Amino acid sequence: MRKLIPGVDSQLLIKDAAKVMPDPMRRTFLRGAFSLGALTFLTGCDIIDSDAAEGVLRKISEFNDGAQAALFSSTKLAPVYPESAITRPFPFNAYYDEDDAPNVDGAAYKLAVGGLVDNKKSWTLDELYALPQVSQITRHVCVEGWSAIGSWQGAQLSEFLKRIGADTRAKYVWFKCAEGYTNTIDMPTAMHPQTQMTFRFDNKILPRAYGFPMKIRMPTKLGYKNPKYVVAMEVTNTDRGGYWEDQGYNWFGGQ
Ligand SMILES: Nc1nc2c(c(=O)[nH]1)N[C@H]1C(S)=C(S)[C@@H](COP(=O)(O)O)O[C@H]1N2
Ligand SMILES: [Mo]
Repeated sequence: MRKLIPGVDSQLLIKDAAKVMPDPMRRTFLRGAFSLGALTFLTGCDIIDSDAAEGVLRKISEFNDGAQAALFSSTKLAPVYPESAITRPFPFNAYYDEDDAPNVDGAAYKLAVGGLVDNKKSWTLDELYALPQVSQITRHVCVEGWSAIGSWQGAQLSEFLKRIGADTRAKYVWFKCAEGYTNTIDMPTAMHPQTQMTFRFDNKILPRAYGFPMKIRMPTKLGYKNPKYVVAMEVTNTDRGGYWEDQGYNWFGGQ
């Protein structure tokens, strides 16, 4: 049996490897006083370095996707808040600085629709704004360690999927953003009543920072699963991953 490299602190190793996990899973995991010994015992793998430990934690994260999907309820609503609870100013976040955020031309904008849908016509902003509008004040949780309450208005994604004749028995909906960010979500989350195609923040046209002209707001999911600057969506049975998911973040990303 292989042994841990001499001189390597196993607690530090496990802390390091746990970085691939999103919060709150990481916190739960580290609080659980997991030792490399326990991991080795659980998985039957010899964990000799941080690559091995990371591989095992990735497997646990994948297992966790299945568990989260099984536990997800399409009727259970995320908590909502009063207007007085809105975080002002609401934080901007992306994998680049705010000055580098995409500047999408609303007049020329067309949302491309593809995959397992009856009607693949693109949608202009005026057409999208004409959809029945709903509003939510919910909490956005970012795995980088902050959360904020925001106010978002738009159309239910389930209503839009109905209008385009989407095959809602398909497994996933994939989103592509103006700067190349992507996300794949599970169909039950896409159909959740609080999953919103968002056109407004705090009752004003969605500012550039928060995803103009359209973001997908999902209060049941962590921040990185909420794509901003969405320019295309596809209904599919193929998991096409996502910007952070492809780098090891938990795929389901439940909040
Ligand atoms: N297109 C795009 N969408 C994105 C991101 C991004 O970098 N690009 N970052 C994600 C992350 S990690 C977070 S926390 C939220 C931040 O949204 P906000 O700027 O409205 O607070 O956007 C998510 N959606
Ligand atoms: Mo985030």
